[in-house]
Amino acid sequence: MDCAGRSLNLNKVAIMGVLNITPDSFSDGGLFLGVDEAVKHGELMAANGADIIDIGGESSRPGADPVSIAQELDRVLPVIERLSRVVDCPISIDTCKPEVMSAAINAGAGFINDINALQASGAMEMALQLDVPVCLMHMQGQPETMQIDPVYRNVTAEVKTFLGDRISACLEAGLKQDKLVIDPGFGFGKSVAHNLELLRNLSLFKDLGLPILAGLSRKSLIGKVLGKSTNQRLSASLALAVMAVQNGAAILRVHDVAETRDAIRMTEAVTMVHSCPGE
Ligand code: 8Y4
Repeated sequence: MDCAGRSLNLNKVAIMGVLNITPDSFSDGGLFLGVDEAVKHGELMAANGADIIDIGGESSRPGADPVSIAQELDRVLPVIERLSRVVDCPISIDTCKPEVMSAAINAGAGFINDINALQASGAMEMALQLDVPVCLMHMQGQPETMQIDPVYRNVTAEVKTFLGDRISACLEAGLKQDKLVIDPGFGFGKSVAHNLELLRNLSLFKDLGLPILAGLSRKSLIGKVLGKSTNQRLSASLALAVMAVQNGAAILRVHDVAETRDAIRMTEAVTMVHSCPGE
């Protein structure tokens, strides 16, 4: 998959490293108030084998405050500009805002991660113009309130229908099929039972014919099942990553790149979805 001149190889499972730059972030195990620290963390993830680095300036955790365009740009642009010069892997911009998409791609990003699936006004048109791959994610409700009482009749069927409809809308707008990725959006307007059911049924999303991205790393479903805080969720995150790959995930969005890479290389060695060494 071409990401503005940098390639994302989807013949093997790809690791997307999470680089949050929100000052209120707790999900990355530290605060990234400084550009230096963020760039350093991005370089470390690249050295640890990240295939793509996801940079976000708007916390999408439940109850998070909305961020203005200027604020989001202030946070992400300096990091994208510097990191894209020192790493080879593509950089993904985690945003729903067309203005941020545009500025980020111009600064050196090559992939759009939109948790709102290009539904914001002008987002679809911007993605078409920028001509980079896009991840379309499912979310029920809005980040501020989505976890209050999520309800589905059939979570797998409803998420699949939503993603199918978004794929159709993208193709109708002129986006190319080979530039689209889908994501059920674990934790975005879903109960623990919904998340577990979606992971169990993830292989059904293969029918949609696009690479599947799964973001399960350190998420609160682990906290709810095991009663562990975010910095104690590595083992469980690895278990969920392996299950996601076994059920068809092509890209894993994770905080712990080196550890996830080992777990997935081992999974690939067993299932032989990888190419044979020397071939
Ligand atoms: C602890 C750790 C608690 C992480 C909460 C969280 C996804 C995503 C996020 C995802 C795609 C998060 C931006 C939420 N999750 N993008 N973004 N898929 N495509 N929460 O699952 O990591 S942020």
